[in-house]
This record gives sequence, C-alpha cells and structure tokens, in this order.
Amino acid sequence: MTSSLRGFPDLGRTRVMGVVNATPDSFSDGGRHGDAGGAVRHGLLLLDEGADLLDVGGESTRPGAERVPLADELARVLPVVEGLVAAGAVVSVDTVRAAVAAAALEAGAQLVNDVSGGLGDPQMLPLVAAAGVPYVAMHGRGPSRDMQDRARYDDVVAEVSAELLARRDAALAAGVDRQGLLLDPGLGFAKEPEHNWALVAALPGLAALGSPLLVGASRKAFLGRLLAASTGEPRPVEHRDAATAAVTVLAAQAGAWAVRVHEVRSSADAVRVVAAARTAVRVPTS
Ligand code: PMM
Repeated sequence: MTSSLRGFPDLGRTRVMGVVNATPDSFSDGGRHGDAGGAVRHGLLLLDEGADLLDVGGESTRPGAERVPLADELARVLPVVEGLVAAGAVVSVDTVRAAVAAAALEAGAQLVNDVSGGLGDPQMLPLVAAAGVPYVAMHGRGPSRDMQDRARYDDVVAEVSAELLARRDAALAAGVDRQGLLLDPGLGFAKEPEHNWALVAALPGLAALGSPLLVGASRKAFLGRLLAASTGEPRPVEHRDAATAAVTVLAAQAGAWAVRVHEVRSSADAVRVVAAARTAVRVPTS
C-alpha cells in the first residue's frame, strides 16, 4: 500500500510530482524555463501530462553547484509558485532555506521539499512545524558543492536509513507532524552509482521505515552511466526518460507516495499500470 499523507487524499497509486526548475543552470533541463512565464507554462504542460503536483525550485542542486543568493532564489521561485497556484496546481517548494519556504507557503505552496533534511537552515524545521504543512526530509550529506566527496559508505542502505531516521527524529522533536513527514533517499546526493542502485533495490525496505516515500531518480547521472554508449559516453540527459519511468515502476511497486520526475507522461502511465496490476482480481485458470 502507498502510505498516506495528511491533507492529501489517498489516490490508490503513487503520485507524480513534476519538476519545475526556475533555475538558469539545472543539469537536466539546462535552464530552459529560467524565466517565470516559461516556468509557469512548463508547469501547466506537466499538469496536462498527468502531474499530481509540481515541485518548484530556484537553486540548482547538481553536483558541484554553488549557492545562489537568497534574494535571487526568492525572485526566481515566487512568481512561478504564484502563477502555478493561481492556475490551480498543488505546488511544493524545493528549497533548503526557511525564508524561501515561508514566502512560498505564503504564496500558496502546500508542501516543503528540503534536500538538506533540515540541516541547511536551523529555522526550517520550526517553520514547517508552525506552518503545519507536509515536509520532505531528503537524505544528503551536506552542500552540493562537494557532496560527492562524502559518498563513502560501508553499508549504504543501513547508513542512509539511519541518517533518514535521525532527520525524522529531528523533525518530530521540532514539532513537525508525523503524518505530514515524507522521507526521500536522495538518489544522486553524495552517492556513487552503486549506492543509488543499492537504494533503488532497497525501496521496499525504505518504505517499511514507516513514512511515505518520495523517490527522485529522474534523468540522474547513474541512469546515464547505466545506459552509456560503447565509447563509455553517458547517455545524454534528454534520453534518460524511459529509464526514469522504469525506476518509477519499481518505486510504485514499493508503495512510494510519489516520484519526482521531469518528463511526466511516462511516469503517470507507469504508476497507473502498477496500480491496475495491484488491484486486479486474480482469475483462477482451470
Ligand atoms: N533531486 C533534485 C532536486 N530536488 N528533491 C527531492 N526530494 N528528491 C530528489 O531526488 C531531488 C530533489 C535534483 O534534480 P534536478 O536538479 O533535476 O531537479
């Protein structure tokens, strides 16, 4: 079963969260939606293609990325959140900054997605607790700039699980509602390909940690590496969507609450296929 989240009715399937990057340098879409109007139009297209909610972010988290100033992040994110909320979208804000989260919630966002799991800003967990909104605590090991240096694990599944539970405990201690907490293994964040694959294989166990799961594999480098050409050249970002949809199937089978994807249609189809197969009545063959 897909675990439920307070304020979000059970759809009987994994949700699809469409990515709206309001950044000029996101690794996966090259900042094609850098202006607010373009980002809003892109979000509307994703809704049309079957997104259940949209995740708006204004700070790139690709490996090696530098921080953007707070004022720039606000200027990128707010008009996009406002435009999408006005169009009736359910919007999540992808930020590690409490001030950005607060402004986005004020503008109508309904969920906070924090890739730092509350470690990036001491005000984040108190803010989420006071606002009473759902919160994604993602696993990572510090800022994107040098995160790959921290991709060292003896047992990646055990360590990521323990670190996620520590973030969940911190959120609960700050007063965040348990029924509004999601966990995310943070594929690609301080992880080498073999770590990502071990976590993908362990999704049913991660779901058993007892909080709804969000899974973000979309177009990530470990997929590009898997599908590399015979020359060793990774599959280009824009040709990783079928592999992304395959991970969506695995996440949906593990009962994930949502997958976070750039190309929505194939994952929207995939979650429905998994739900249909799960609910199908078995007809005995004679
Ligand atoms: N990945 C990215 C950004 N935000 N949030 C969550 N919860 N989980 C993820 O896996 C995740 C995220 C990086 O991808 P992008 O730059 O293509 O958006």
